Amino acid sequence: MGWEDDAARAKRLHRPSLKNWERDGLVDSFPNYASSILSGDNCPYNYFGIRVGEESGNDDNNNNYRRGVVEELSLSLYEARGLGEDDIMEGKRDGRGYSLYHINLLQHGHDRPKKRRMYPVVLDANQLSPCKFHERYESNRIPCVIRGIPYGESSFTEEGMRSEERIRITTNLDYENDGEEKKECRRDDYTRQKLRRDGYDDIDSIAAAASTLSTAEWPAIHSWSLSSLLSDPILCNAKFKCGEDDDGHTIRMRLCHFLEYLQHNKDDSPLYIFDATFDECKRAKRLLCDYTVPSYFNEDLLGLVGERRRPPYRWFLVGPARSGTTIHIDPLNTSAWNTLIHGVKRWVLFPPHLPKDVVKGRGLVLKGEDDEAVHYFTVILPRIKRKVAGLATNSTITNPYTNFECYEFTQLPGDTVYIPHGWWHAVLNVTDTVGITQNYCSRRNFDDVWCATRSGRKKMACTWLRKLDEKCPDLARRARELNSMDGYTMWSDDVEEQRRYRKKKERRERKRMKKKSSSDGKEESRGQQTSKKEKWGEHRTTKRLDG
Ligand SMILES: O=C(O)CCC(=O)C(=O)O
Repeated sequence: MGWEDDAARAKRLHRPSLKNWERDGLVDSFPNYASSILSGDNCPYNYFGIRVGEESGNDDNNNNYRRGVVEELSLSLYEARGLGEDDIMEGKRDGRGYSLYHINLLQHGHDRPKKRRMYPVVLDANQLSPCKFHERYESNRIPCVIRGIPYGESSFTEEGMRSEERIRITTNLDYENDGEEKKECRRDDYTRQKLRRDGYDDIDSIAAAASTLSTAEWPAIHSWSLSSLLSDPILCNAKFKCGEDDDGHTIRMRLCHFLEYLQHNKDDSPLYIFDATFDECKRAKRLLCDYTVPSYFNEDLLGLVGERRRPPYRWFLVGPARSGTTIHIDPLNTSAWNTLIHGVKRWVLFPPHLPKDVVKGRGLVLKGEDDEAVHYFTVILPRIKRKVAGLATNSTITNPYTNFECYEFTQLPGDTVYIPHGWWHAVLNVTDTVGITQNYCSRRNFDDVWCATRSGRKKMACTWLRKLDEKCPDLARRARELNSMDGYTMWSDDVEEQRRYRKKKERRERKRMKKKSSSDGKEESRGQQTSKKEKWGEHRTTKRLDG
C-alpha cells in the first residue's frame, strides 16, 4: 500500500463526515499568512503584550495597549537578544525585526509600572538557572520561551549542583516539619510562601556562584530533520498516531508514508502526528535517546505512579504546514514544555481567568465554518480580537471579555515554550515541523494537579497518594490537607462512590459486548483499540459541519 492509500484511509477514519479536505483552498491562501509570520517585519514575540485592535486599523491608539506591557516586553526582548534599550529606541533591527515593540515603547515612554506584572517572557537558557526559572516564572505561572535548550543547555558545576541539592533537601524537610500552620494558607499563596521560607530569595547569588558548563546538544538537532527521519530505515517504518476514529480508536501511519503525505498533501487542515506511545514501539523507542528533559522541568511527580499507570505525558510531533492544535487547556492541571527542532510554529496563549466561550470564539464561528487550528488562527482569532477592540474600553459593566488578554508569538527551531497549568493555548504549524512536548507535575503546580487528579483519576490518585507517602511524605501530607480543606473524600474511603463506579463499569461492559456482537463479522476493524494512555488528553477537535 502506498502513502496515498494510507493517508486516504487515515483521513477517512479520522473525519468520516468530511468529504472534501481541500474545500477552503488553504493550500493556496496560506502562504500569504505564513509569509507575514515569517517575514522580518513580524517580530516573533511581538504579541507578548496585550494587543487588541489589530484588525481595526487603529494601531496607534494608546487604548490598544495596556500599561505594564512595555516593561516586560522590553526586558524580554533585550534579555533574549542581548540588545540594549538604546538599540531598541533607535529601532535597529536584527534579522527578525521588532517594529511593533518599538511602537509600544515609544507610546509609553519610560514610566515603569509600579507592580511587576505577569507577562510572558523570552529567556536564554545560557542565563537561566533552574532555580531562577522555578522561583520567578514557574511559581508565578508566567509563560516563557526559553531559547537554546537543545543546543546544549547551561548546567551547574558540581559546586552549583550541591547548592541546588541543598535547597531541595531543605524544601523537603521544611514541608515535613511545618504541618499545622499551613492549614491557614490560601492555596495560591502556599507555594510562594514556601519557596520564600526555603531561601529561594537568595536564588540569584546561588546562580551567580555556580559557573556554567555546556551540556551536550540533543542528537535530535540532526536526526529529526525531515531528510534524516526519511532516511532512517528503522524509524521510517515505525507507525505513529496521526488521528483517531469516531470511536476514539487510534489511527496510525508509517513515518515514511506520513512524510510523503506531509510533502504532497493539499489539505486545508492536514493530519498531524501527535504520538504519546512511541516509547512502547520497538522501532520508535530510540527517539527517547535524541533529547533530554530540560533541567527546568526534571521534577516529575506523576512519574511516581509508574510508567504503566500514569497518563500519557510525552508526545512526538510531526506536523505538516497548516496542521495544528486547537485552543485547549492541558489535562489535570499539568504544565507543559514544548521544544521545536524543525520548522516554525505560531502560538496564541490566553490566561486562565478567561472563559472557555471567549477563547473558543463562541458566537463568532459561522455555520458550516471549520474550527481547526488553521481556521482558528486565520479567521476566528482575528474576529475575537476585533470583538474585543469594538468593546468600550472604559465600560464599567463587566462582560465575558473583561480583562481580556492574549499573547501571540512565533516559536523558532531551538525554542522551548513553557505553558503554565491552566493557560489556554492553540498552536499552528506555519511550516512543516518536528518537535517534542511533555506534560508534568512539579512542586510548583502540585496543589492544582492534585485537586484535578483526585476527582478526575480517582483510582490513580489513591496509588499516587500511597507513593507520595513513601517518597515525598511532605506532599502526601499536603494532599491530605487539601482534601480536608475542601471536605474531599478519597475514592478508597468512599463506599458509596465505589458502588456507583462498579455499576457504571458493568453498564459500560454490557454496552461494549452488545456493540461487539452486533458488529462481529460485518465491519473491518477500525484501527487498534485506544490504549488507556491515549484517553487522557484530547488535542484536536475533529468536528466539521459540512459533508
Ligand atoms: O505543538 C503543538 O502542536 C501543541 C502542543 C500542545 O498544545 C500540547 O501538547 O498541549
